Amino acid sequence: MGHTIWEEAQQKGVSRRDFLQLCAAAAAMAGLSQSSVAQVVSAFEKKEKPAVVWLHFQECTCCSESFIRSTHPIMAEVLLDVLSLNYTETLMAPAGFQAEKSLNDTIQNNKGKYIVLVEGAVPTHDGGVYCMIGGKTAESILKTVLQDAAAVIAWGSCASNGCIQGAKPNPTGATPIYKLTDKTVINVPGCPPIAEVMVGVVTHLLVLGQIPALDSQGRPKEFYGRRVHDTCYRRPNYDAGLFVESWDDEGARKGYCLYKMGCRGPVTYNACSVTKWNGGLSYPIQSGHNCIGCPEAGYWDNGPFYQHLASFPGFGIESTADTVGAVVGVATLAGVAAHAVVTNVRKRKVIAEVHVEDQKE
Ligand code: FSX
Ligand code: SF4
Ligand code: F3S
Repeated sequence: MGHTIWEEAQQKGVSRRDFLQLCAAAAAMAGLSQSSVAQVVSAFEKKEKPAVVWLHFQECTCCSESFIRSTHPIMAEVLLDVLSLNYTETLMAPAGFQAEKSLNDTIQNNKGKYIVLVEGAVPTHDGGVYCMIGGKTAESILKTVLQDAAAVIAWGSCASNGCIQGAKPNPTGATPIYKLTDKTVINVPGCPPIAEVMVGVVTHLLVLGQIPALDSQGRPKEFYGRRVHDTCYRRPNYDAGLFVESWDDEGARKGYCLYKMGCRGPVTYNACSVTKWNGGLSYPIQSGHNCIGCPEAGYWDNGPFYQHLASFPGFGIESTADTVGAVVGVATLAGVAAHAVVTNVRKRKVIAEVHVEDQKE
């Protein structure tokens, strides 16, 4: 019988006050309302640390890099204290046979209870020879590990939808995880995904002990329920027909909308314009770069990143954006800026409410 999360915390000298703060932070990260903190406390008092296996296949390891760079103070606790990270090639101390033993022991000793996190796609062409670890193909390792798993999370676009590994002509037969198992896979796409979103999804699993509400592509609705475009701070410029026409033009300097430069924000579901990156500092569009749609399936094959496409796949109601400038009245920059603030505050509120509603379901 292992220790509960609270018992482990006590053994590490964590005070009750710090523990409660950790629970409050965990609730926030899981997208739960503050009234759910008691639920988190109760869960952490009763639950044992879940065993975790983190697999790496065809990928660049940026998902791990993103995860460990979460600036949130709870990160260290989630990674090192709350999760029992038994096997992960990039972060664990053992190597070679010791590492394999660690993986086998975790599976044998935690049947039906361990969580599997998968980073990267799995090559299926030519007997799977394009990704082998310890003489075994990625596919055979995946199937063995998933057999007795309690939950499966696919980190990043590679594991969720193939990403660059699966881009045409996909010579290795790179395949996303959900296509190789009957189990429900929680897809957390993005190249890489946002650290706070990754922590939030894991925390949701830990706290509620259940898979979060998913959309039709297996993505947690609480983080992938809105398009980047919906809460983009440049959205008022889009609405006003103020577009960047070429890099470093006057519009670019003024922060106009990047739609005509190829921005995929209108067809991309991610939390970038709400959560942002690097502890809420910025996100690609705020840094002057268009969204390239990194969480969306097939984004490498959906046309050049820096070219405006008249109709994106799935692009609907706003396909008249090219002409919107002609019909929208004149808005002063100050007016646009004020609108941006109000719009984003309002939209953040809407998203917060939606999250709470989702939790009630
Ligand atoms: Fe893929 Fe992870 Fe792109 Fe990299 O490792 S989602 S290549 S940024 O990050 O799998
Ligand atoms: Fe939408 Fe992109 Fe323009 Fe932002 S920059 S408003 S996401 S089209
Ligand atoms: Fe990716 Fe677009 Fe965000 S490219 S990082 S979803 S702004």
